[in-house]
Amino acid sequence: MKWAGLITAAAVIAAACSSGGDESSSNAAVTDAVAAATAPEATAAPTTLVPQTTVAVSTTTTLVELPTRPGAITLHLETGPFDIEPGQNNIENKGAIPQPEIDGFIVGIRPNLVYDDGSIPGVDVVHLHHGVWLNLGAPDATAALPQRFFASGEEKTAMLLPAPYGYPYSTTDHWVLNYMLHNLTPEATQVWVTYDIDIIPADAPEAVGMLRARPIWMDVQNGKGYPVFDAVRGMGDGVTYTYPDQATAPYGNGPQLNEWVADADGTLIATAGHLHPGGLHTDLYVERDGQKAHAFRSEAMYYEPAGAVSWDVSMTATMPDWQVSVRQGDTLSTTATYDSGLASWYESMGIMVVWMGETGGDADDPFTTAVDTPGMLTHGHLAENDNHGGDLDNRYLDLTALPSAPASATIPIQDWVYTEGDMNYAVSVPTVKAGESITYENLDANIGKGQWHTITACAAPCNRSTGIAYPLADGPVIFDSGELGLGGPPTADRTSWTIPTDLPPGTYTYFCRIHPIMRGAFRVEE
Ligand SMILES: [Cu+2]
Repeated sequence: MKWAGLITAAAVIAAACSSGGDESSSNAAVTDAVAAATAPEATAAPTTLVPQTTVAVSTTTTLVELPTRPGAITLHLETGPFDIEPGQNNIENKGAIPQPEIDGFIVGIRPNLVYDDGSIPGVDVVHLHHGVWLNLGAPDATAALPQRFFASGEEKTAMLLPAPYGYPYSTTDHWVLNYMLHNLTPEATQVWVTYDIDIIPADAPEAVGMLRARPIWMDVQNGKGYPVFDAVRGMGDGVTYTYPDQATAPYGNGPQLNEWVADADGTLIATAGHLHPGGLHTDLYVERDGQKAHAFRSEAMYYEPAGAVSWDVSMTATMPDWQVSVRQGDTLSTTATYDSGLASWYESMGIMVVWMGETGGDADDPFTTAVDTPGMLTHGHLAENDNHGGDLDNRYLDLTALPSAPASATIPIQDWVYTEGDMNYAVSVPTVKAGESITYENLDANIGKGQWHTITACAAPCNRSTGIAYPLADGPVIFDSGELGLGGPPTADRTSWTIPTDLPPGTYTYFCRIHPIMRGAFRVEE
């Protein structure tokens, strides 16, 4: 997408959030389709409570459109094939992934996920929920792990280091990919993870005089194998929720996981945030002698017509001239802010990989210069995010209109069906008296790599078409079962869940946040 187009799209989407659409957007057809389909029902088209117009874009291009650094060559690397099982959402590692076969300085990385034929899966079908590239040849700066040097999620954030910096790479390094490939459907498939690497060879004339940079992994849940937190609707001030600042005892008596004390003098040269849907921004701070300076805000720019609710998003990264001096003993910290007015966002992340270079260059002191200047978008709208959902869909019943039937004490979930009250099949709604309970038991939990379902409240009737922006965890009464499965994160390490016994009378629609084609309802009566 050319910059003029991007500006237009950005302006249009900003406008769409308040006025409902425009003809000139690159995804105007989708916008219009969603608007047309959802217009009759106010409840069907979520609109964020937080204006998505705050991204101050200060450049004429996106990060991925910047010219490659002089002297750099681009290597197209890929690892796979990954056999994707029905519904999988597990975490695995893959060693001995392809690496550059020359020594040099890595100055850019761009990730993607493709099918065997090179086409890109819809993000609502199968996606890289996260990928973390680790270098076993070096220790991580901020956790007792191998060095984490690159990460990407559904938002496909790219990395680019500004001159004169580069990440030294040796062919003796050994890379591992830690990944979570999420299949939202019951169809098995096969995919590849690709990563384009820009590298300035060690023997290139441009390598002379380059400065070394290393990754500083900042994370609001740093060091955890599955570094997540829940941003539940109503948390924070009820509009936004900043973790960990507004959390109650986020780390108990343990260390502040979102902080790192600089082990050397250096220059921060690049960063971008990683968030999940509902995320608004991540922030980076530098603290010295009791003074705290705001170093950068990575903002989520949603192309999603419904606002801050989907993976149709691009983060801002620092501009190439962003250089911030830090001293040994300074404390770096990061926070993540989510929209907490619209819906709940379970298993959310807040990560900033901060690149820290050797001293030198033209760095600003964050305590005397306002270094938190606007960033640039990492990329434009991606076509694989175009299935937004939220259209009329007659495959789903309006369960609020079906009669009650006594609920079994335990309702099995089997073959992706809630065996009582499933939105595809039900003729009645399983019903209990107020104060009584229903237990859901996931019988699919141990199939293959795990088919881990959830029961997550969504606003009734919750029966529109599935897409990246629908359904949402936006039920008027909040509940979520966690991922019903065994074997550690991301599961809840149990296969059953019992509904709260304090629910007021009503029909409660829910969906599976892992496989959002799965929907159902139960009812509570006086
Ligand atoms: Cu499921």
